[in-house]
Amino acid sequence: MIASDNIDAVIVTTLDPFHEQYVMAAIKAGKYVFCEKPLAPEADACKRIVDAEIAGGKQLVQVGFMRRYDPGYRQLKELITSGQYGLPLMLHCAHRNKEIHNFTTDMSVENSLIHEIDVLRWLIGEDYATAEVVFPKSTRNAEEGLRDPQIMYLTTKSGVRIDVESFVNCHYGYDIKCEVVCEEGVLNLPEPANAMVRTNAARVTPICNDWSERFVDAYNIEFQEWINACKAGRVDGPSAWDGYVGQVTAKAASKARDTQTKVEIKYDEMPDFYKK
Ligand code: ISE
Repeated sequence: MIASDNIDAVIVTTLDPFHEQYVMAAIKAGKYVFCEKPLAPEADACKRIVDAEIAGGKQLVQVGFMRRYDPGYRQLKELITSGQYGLPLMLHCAHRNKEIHNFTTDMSVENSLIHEIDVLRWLIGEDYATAEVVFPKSTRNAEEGLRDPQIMYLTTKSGVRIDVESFVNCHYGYDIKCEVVCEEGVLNLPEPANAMVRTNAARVTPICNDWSERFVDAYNIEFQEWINACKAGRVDGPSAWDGYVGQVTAKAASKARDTQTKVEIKYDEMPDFYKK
C-alpha cells in the first residue's frame, strides 16, 4: 500500500516497535512519512532510519513531537530567541498526568518525559550533556511496578540545568509546567485559557483532564503544517535526527535511573544533511 501510486504520504501510528518497518518502507518508496513519537524504541533503530534517509538523498521523515506546535511553547521560544531576557540558565518543569494504568517505572522517562526531552532541546537550541533521575517518596496511588513520582535532571552542553518532575498519578488533572529562568527575566508556559468560575464559596479555574484536551491545538497545527510542507515538497518539523537524539537521551536517562548515577549523554556528530 505504501508503494502504491495513489498514496502521496504516510502516517505511522502503530505500536512503537512497528514504527521502523513502516518508516523504512516509506523511505524506500520515496514518500513523506509522519511517524508518532518515539521514532523507534531503540536508539540504534532510529540511527538506521537516519542512515536510510541520508542514503535516499532526500529528507522525508517527520517525528510527532507535537509540543513544538503548542502556541504556548511557541511563545516561549520566541521570547527566548528574542534575546531580550538574556540567556536561559535553569528550567523548572513538571509533567503531571491525572492517572495512568499499566505504566512501568521506565515509561515515565521513555513514554512521558520524552516530550520534555525534545521540546526543551528545541526551546533552548542545545544538546544535552548529562542525565540523572531521582525517586522522591512514592505515592500510594502508583500501581505495582511503578515508582511515581520521578525527577529527571538534565544539563546541556553549555551548563543550563533542567529539572522535570514526572508524576503520572497526581490525581487532580493533566498539568504541564515550564519555567525558564533567564539572566534578566523568568518566562512561564501559559496555562490553558479556561474561564474562572465562582461557586460554593470558591474561585475555580478548571484544569484539563488529559493530554488530548491540553494539546488539541498543537495536534491540529502539527498536522496542518505537515500537510502544507509535504505539498510544498519539504520537511520542516522534528526530523529523524531529532528522533534519534531524543531516544539517545531517553536511554541515557533510563540508565541513570537504573544505576542511580549521573550518565554522560553521547550522540554521533550531526550529519550535514540535517543542518539547516
Ligand atoms: C502519552 O504517551 C503521551 O504522549 C502524553 O502526552 C503524556 O502526557 C503521557 O504521559 C504519555 O503516556
